[in-house]
Amino acid sequence: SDPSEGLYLLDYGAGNVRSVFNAVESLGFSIKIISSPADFDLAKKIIFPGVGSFGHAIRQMQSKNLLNPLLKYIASGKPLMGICVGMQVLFEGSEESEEPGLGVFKGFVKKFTNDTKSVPNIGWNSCVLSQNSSERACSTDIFDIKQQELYYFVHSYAVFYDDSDFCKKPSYTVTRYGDQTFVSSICIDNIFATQFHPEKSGKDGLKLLQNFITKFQNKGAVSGSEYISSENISSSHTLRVIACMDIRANDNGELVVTKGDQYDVREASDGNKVRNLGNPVELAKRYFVEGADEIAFLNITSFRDVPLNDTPMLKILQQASKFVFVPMTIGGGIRSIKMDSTGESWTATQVADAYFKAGADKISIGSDAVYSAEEYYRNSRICNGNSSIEEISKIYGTQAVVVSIDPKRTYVNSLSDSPHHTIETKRPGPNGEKYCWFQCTVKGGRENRDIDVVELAVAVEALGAGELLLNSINNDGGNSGYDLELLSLVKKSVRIPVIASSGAGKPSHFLDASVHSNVDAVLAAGIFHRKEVEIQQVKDFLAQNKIRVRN
Ligand code: 1PR
Repeated sequence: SDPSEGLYLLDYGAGNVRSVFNAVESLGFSIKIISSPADFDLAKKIIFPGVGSFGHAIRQMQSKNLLNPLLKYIASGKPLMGICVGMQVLFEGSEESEEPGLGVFKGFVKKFTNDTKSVPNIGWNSCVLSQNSSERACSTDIFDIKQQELYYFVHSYAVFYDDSDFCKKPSYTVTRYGDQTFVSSICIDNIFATQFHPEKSGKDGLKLLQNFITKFQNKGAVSGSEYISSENISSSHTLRVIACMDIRANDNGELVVTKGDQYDVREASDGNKVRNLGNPVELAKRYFVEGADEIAFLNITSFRDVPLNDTPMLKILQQASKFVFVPMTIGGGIRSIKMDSTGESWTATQVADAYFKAGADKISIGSDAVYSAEEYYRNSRICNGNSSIEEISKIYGTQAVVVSIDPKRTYVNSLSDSPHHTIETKRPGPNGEKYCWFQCTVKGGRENRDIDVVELAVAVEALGAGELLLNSINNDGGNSGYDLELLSLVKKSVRIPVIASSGAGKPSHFLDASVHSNVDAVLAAGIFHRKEVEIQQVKDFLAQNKIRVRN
């Protein structure tokens, strides 16, 4: 019989359910959506994806009357697969919100500490079996999770392994991130649940979805198991290698991948045409196959228009998400918008929502983040809840909100010549200036603002950004390496992860960013588009130099 008969996806209205849908379809199965209580009666297997915040997930389920039917379904013993927040809400509650969880498992979800590591935890890591094989429930065997496999995590909260016996009890695998160990999956009775995202974990993740659909049955728990000590678990957290595509309409109106030098994307000759480096969907496919850990799409001219009217960009995402099973970040034009001409308006959340529904896992905010940071300082550093960062992170969680920064070096002769965070630089200015600060810009570097990169980073972290994509207008497209002074300055100012961007020209540049500036991820565009350096070459070089990467 068809193993996907009666397979349902619980869509309570937040986050990227499309990824799970596409991942299941890529395996050759079909899956239907549960959007009303009556659908539960037809379900034989349910996948319960979760992206977003704990409280928002619970409130959405309540408002759609899905909570009690879900509890009834779980009690019936039919299989359920929970993903990320879809695992967390099975516990009693979370530090993230006041709403109680479903209480299927005992234990609380708590926030990672960030004194020695970046939080959110974003990246690939291994899952270690928490019991000896003789004591594991037989149903766990079908998932066959191996320690060399890596899965994609993106979360600020977790159920910690060494908290109490209650928390240890439901763990199938555990994962070490920095100085903390948490439950990374559960397999007990009729529930298989993962803190990581199988639908975004490449072939290893697809294997788990396949096994859930074709093999998983309620086999009952095994009690009295012996768990391994959390001290024996080591981290396999890797440095992420990200391929980035700057996308805009060419002179014929088609969306193409382009690439600038210092943000200028037009050819110096050849009629000043927009440089065309290929079709975004084809390139995204290529990067997935070549081992990119994430793919970023930046719609670089959407400040001129409303991205929701930019349906080709949404279509690109929808198409790419059919082939790409690693995380996708989308940026460009995310802000609240009011059209003077038509009187139509959209909130930033509605814009982000359209991107998430089209297949984005994270959204990236550029210009609007600068305006929000300026407002934050005008407001005496009070978060008033009005910024796009706050609005979106409240619903989708901080881990879904990236801020993309476009700074420019501004040179001065002495530290006292500028009120901004100024450094002594090894790369003097055009008139021999020995000091510089990094000025933030908006509208793709076209307009300078009186705010520096440290002020911006600190403000957006306070407002709820979960990650920084740190570009450099000076180094963009230069192939001579990242601006390490800039990276180190920002990395030291925040606790959220920092992605190094702009200027990578050879594999050693990626190593420099990791070793000298301690960044959490490395991104490149031009050298990957032009095939001057392959993603695998970068990873091999990093691995030879003792930096953990995903292969
Ligand atoms: O302001 O919210 O609408 O977002 C616009 C987004 O578009 C921002 O993330 C901004 O960085 C980006 N953007 C705007 N104009 C340009 C441009 O190039 N003219 N691209 C642009 C930014 C920088 C990186 C690039 C790296 C690596 N490009 O994305 O990929 O520098 O390049 P390299 O490895 O070839 O050196 P909003």
